[in-house]
Amino acid sequence: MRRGYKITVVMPCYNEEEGVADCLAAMPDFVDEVIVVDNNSSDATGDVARRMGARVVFEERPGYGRAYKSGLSQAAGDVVCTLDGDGTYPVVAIPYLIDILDRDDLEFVSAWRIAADWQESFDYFLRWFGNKVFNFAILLLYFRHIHDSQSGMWCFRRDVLEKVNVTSDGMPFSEELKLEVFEKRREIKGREVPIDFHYVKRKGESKLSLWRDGTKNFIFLFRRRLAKLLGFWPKVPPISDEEPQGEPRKPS
Ligand SMILES: Nc1nc2c(ncn2[C@@H]2O[C@H](COP(=O)(O)OP(=O)(O)OP(=O)(O)O)[C@@H](O)[C@H]2O)c(=O)[nH]1
Ligand SMILES: [Mg+2]
Repeated sequence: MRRGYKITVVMPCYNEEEGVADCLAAMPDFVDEVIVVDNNSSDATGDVARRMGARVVFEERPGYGRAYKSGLSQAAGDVVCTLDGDGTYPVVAIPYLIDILDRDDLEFVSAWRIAADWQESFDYFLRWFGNKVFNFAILLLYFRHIHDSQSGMWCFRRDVLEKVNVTSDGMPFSEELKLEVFEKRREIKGREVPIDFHYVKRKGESKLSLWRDGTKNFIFLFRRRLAKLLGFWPKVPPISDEEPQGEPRKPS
């Protein structure tokens, strides 16, 4: 519990046996429930998470958004926090985000990662640059200034899951969720909150294919804009109604 709220942390994981162990080891004591979504991993992600006290939700259908939908729908907390299971997001920022949510009576906050020091890493540069390009595309297409559209660290009241129409099961889930929240500003009080970010190379292999996922993200943003203008963007069931699918493989 923190500030009277029951807290759930959700992490989508596809082959993150190393990263998820680091995240779980750093988890603050006030967190009531940690849900690790094992997205049909072929490594020991599920076992490691279970051994370290997390609740493991298995989801066989692939996709970042798919994993999130299945995990978030199972959350029991009043407030839900999220992060990748790869050790790149600062677990120490969780209490800060919850406190801001409570202090300012917000319903949704998205961590806006600000690096205090420039990292001499080509990987870091590509991610930083890609983020800027998407932020700019969102500004042009949606007239919205999102500083960190690709951030995967959010903290929100659980009932937000019933108010947003998030269609993507893939990587665009992250930007679509933010767009949904910020577009519904009369219904959902949301904001980006700056956090101190120190880039660390992720544990395990990246699941991001910069060009393939980048192109898909662009197409998604254009398609959504156009379909919304023409009035045929689909309405999907709320995330809270999603059900995980599949059975974990038995060890051979
Ligand atoms: N891309 C992808 N990620 C998944 C999937 N299922 C679960 N995930 C998890 O979603 C999180 C995001 O994937 P990452 O590979 O970290 O993507 P990213 O953060 O954009 O890229 P990095 O900077 O390399 O970490 C990780 O914790 C993955 O394990 C999936 O099907 N596809
Ligand atoms: Mg990551």
